[in-house]
Amino acid sequence: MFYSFGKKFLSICQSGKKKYWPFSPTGFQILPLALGIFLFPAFTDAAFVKTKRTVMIQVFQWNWNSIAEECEREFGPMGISAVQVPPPQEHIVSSGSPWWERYQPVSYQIHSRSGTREQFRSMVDRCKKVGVDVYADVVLNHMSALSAGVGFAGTSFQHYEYNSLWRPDSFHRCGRNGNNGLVNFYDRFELHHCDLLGMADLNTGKRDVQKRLAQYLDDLLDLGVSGFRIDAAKHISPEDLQGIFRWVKRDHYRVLELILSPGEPVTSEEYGPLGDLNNFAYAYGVGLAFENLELHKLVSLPGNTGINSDEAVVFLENHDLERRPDAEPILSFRKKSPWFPLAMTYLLTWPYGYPQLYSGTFFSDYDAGSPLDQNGFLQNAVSEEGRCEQPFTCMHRLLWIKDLVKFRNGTDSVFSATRVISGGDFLSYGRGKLGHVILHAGSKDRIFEVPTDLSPGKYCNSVRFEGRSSTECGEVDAQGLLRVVVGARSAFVIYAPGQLAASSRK
Ligand code: LM2
Ligand code: CA
Repeated sequence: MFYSFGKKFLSICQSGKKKYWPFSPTGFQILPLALGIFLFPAFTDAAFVKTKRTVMIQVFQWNWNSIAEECEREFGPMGISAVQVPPPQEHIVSSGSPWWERYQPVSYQIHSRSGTREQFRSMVDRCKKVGVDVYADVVLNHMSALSAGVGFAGTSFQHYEYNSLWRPDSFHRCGRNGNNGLVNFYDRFELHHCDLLGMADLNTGKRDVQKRLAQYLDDLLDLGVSGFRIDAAKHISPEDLQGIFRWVKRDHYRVLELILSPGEPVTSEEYGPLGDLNNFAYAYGVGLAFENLELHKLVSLPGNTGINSDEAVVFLENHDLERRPDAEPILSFRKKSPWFPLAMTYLLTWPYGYPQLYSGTFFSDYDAGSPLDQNGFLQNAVSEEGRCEQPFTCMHRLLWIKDLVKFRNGTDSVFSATRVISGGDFLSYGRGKLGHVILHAGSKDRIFEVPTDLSPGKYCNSVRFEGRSSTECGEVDAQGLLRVVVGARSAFVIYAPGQLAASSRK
């Protein structure tokens, strides 16, 4: 089949995230920087580019030791920019130890199912040494929903009183619905002041509350953390969030968890100035585009979400989305969505936003936490030999995920989609001279002839998808036309610098 080309041209000129790190994904190092000596590999070609790190990962239900090990073994070498870790503060203890205990804070001691303060500190150090920043998930909106209890680190508390930390007047108590509970999400006052799921809502408008929350953030920064994911940001007014952040002593990265449904009384515009935004509309939009075979919609989807590329954190799923009802169009790894590899290819190759991978656990029960040791800490996710333990997915260990991260990092300098053509079941786009991608959602192998900006020559798939041969190759002719057979529900990805490096190494 032949596709007419060149009709649509799209250029999205927003630079990618995130940080520069003098460490090449191909594994050779610059050592020692202090002496200013650069050790070049035997081949001194285009492979030696300072590669930015532009992809982060949310790791869910892992303990600090395992995250540290995974930074060294996988995240660092594969070029990950940062790891978003579970809420590190003391939390409630609930029967059956559900995962969501972590979202009900009891104090800001760094002591949780993931480990002790010292284990946390050591994890941050070890991750940073291999180029991986740590973003902590922080719960600032509320404390627990329990009327009284003792937290994981031994702190006793009552619903609206947390010893020396919070007094009854530290909470909002919105005075609605009989029990201060949040019922009407379309009422701005309730949204910000009432108890979400019954959890005691902090009076984030008060200066002393703001200062104490900022002190918690400062403590994490002192432990070496580089950024925060702000849990339930929608339930704190933008003014109050600003009021908290103004006391924080150091610069840091921030992404706000802002799940907006149509008609809600808060907007991404008012929260945008406070940090990057988790783009939930994107996750749903990608799911719908694949499930409805409307891949052409992927071209306009990012713009339609109303969040600019340089403010958006994009993902296919997170710990909340993977638990949504099956009827929702979330492309989840755990649920073995047939569209997962193609959607992931789009996420990591289309120039929009700061992509976030997700690595959690397999489960069948909504509440189920991961296995605990005899002291109540999460068991290791990786064995001493580095094996991924049950029930952890270790999604990030798939070779093709690593290939795609390498593509994302290596194409950051051309952060625009070039030579875009699309139909319901395919999308073809380039990253200038650096690469080209064909997503093919059709159910039969198909011959594609698509325009590219690549130099003439033979190019092979840079991504080793499972069940596909790694030798699929295509030809680019003198006019830049790429001719290649792409399998059913598969993708063909050319990362041109990688192919140059490979050929000159022979
Ligand atoms: C979030 N973002 O804004 C988190 O991403 C999400 O995972 C959190 O909910 C939520 N906000 C509050 O921080 C999770 C979980 C809930 C769980 C809460 C509190 O999704 O299921 O609620 O944490 O632990 C649980 C029960 C719920 C109960 C509530 C209070 O599932 O049935 O509601 O505790 O007892 C009465
Ligand atoms: Ca609130």
